Amino acid sequence: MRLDPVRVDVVGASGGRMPLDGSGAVTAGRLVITVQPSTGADRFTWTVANRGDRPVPVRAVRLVFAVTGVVGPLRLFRNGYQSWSPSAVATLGLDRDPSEAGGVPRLVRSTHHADEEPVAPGELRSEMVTVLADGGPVRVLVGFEGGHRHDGTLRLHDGDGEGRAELAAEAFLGGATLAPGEERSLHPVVVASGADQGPLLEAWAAAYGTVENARIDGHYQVGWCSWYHYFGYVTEGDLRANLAHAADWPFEVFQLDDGYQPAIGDWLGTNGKFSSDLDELADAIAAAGRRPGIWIAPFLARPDAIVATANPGWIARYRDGVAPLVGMWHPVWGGETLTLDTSHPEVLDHLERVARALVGAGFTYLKLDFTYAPAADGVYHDPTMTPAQRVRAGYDAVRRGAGEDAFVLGCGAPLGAVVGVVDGMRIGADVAPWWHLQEGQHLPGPYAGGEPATANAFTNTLTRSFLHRRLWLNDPDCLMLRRTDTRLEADAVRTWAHTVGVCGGMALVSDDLGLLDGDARALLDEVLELGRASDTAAIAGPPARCGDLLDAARPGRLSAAGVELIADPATAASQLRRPNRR
Ligand code: 9PG
Repeated sequence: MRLDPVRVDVVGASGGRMPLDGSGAVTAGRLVITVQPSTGADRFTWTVANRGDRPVPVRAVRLVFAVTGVVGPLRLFRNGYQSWSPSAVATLGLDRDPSEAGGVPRLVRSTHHADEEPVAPGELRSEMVTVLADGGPVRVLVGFEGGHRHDGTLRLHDGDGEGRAELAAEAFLGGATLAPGEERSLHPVVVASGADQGPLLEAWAAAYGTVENARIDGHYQVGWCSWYHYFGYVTEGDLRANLAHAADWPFEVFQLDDGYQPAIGDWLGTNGKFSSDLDELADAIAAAGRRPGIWIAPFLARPDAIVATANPGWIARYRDGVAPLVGMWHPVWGGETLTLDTSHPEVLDHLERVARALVGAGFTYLKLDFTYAPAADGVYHDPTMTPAQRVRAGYDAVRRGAGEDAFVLGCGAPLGAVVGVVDGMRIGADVAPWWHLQEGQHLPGPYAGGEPATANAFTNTLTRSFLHRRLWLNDPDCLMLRRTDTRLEADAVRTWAHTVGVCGGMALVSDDLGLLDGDARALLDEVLELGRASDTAAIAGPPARCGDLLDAARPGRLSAAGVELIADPATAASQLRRPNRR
């Protein structure tokens, strides 16, 4: 299998398909795209310029490669867009992009893809990076080197239906306008091949992290989180009871999740389930010797939140420029929840102030959730910003307010845009006190892999293990160790715990600690031993590696530091092999 650059496609008003010739520059209307291959043609730097005298909106620019010499079915590693988006292998001609299914609401598509428009029929896509595999011995990685300027999407399709495929590396600008005379650098596209996808992906992630100044020096994180036992019903009594129970548990961080706030968007107060204010809650956590952590969904606001009613101009609009842009529909929050316009300087000042106030209250660990919202198509204050830049601007504002020493955890986050701002990143769907999805809770079928279910978190923990300590600390999502108030069987509890350990990522427990016995504590100790060994190995050398990443739609093998977890994702049965100890 080999890849050769053949064309540049421009998507948008001045769209077109332009063959690449020796000059390296192509013209589409008023746009000029310049492509410079390195010697060896394994890295392409490129720019897009507006040579006209009026602003030009650009949806996307693609560098298209012919894929030739393919033996048998062509598979690709399909990396999802944001934290919860499913990530695993797919086969061209067999699998479908979920956006092709009819009846999927736009909100679901904008939540899980850089580009919310459905793909061309039969096309498969991956975000930031992909690896192609066929029946031959060579794997080919194509990826973007950086992501703060624009999203990078890899699109694979059957070029002519005659066994000749095409792979397009797409710089997604989302309709951002280029001023007359403006030239923008696009993130370089890299191509690499080898026999094994593991080292290819790890090297790609390391290079991306270097370019984006990834924050990868933080220490191994152990903590407690309120969400997966108490959900939105958490009370001050629950928090204080767990602090009391935690005396003998090795938690550094104690993180309060969704459920304390008066309204989504109003983050500096508490609701009727809490008699203390945020300063007092942080003090109570700190007095127990823990680092106070708190959840916010910084880019969302309920229509009745003070932030929205007092500042109607801060809400992004749909493409009609009138209706407020919905970023999430959540029954527990009261239904439709709106998106703040993170291209607006006043919104960025507000985000900075909120983060500064939370850290000032004592919450030096911030979980930023539902942060994909301002990437959706819409009308924003600054039309020159790409979706990735809007997300990044919001994160940068939070970081400015929180300071360098705060731990910032991304969640529901477009992965590519925020490397260098976040310390940790959720890399999969929510766990839940069940393994498989339950009947009736499904998002539209093809998107079910992003829904809360421990099996879904398990898959992404394996398939995105190579990002750990390259882009951030991976957060596989919480451990649940309890044996009551759960539908997880003992096998599933242990399999998930071992997965969290072997992956080497963050280890947060989310149980009512009053329910946990000595067995649960022993399991946590085992997880932390596995986790510290895996994380230490990832600092010195390779992170945990998924052995069957390109072989199974639901892989089950993860190894690190001389231990291999072999799990059956269908049944949640698993075993740990330690060959070196035999
Ligand atoms: C709090 C939770 C927890 C959790 C986050 C996030 O698609 N959905 O409807 C959906 C809802 C909630 C959700 C993820 C997806 O969970 O990942 O850890 O903080 O918010 O509301």
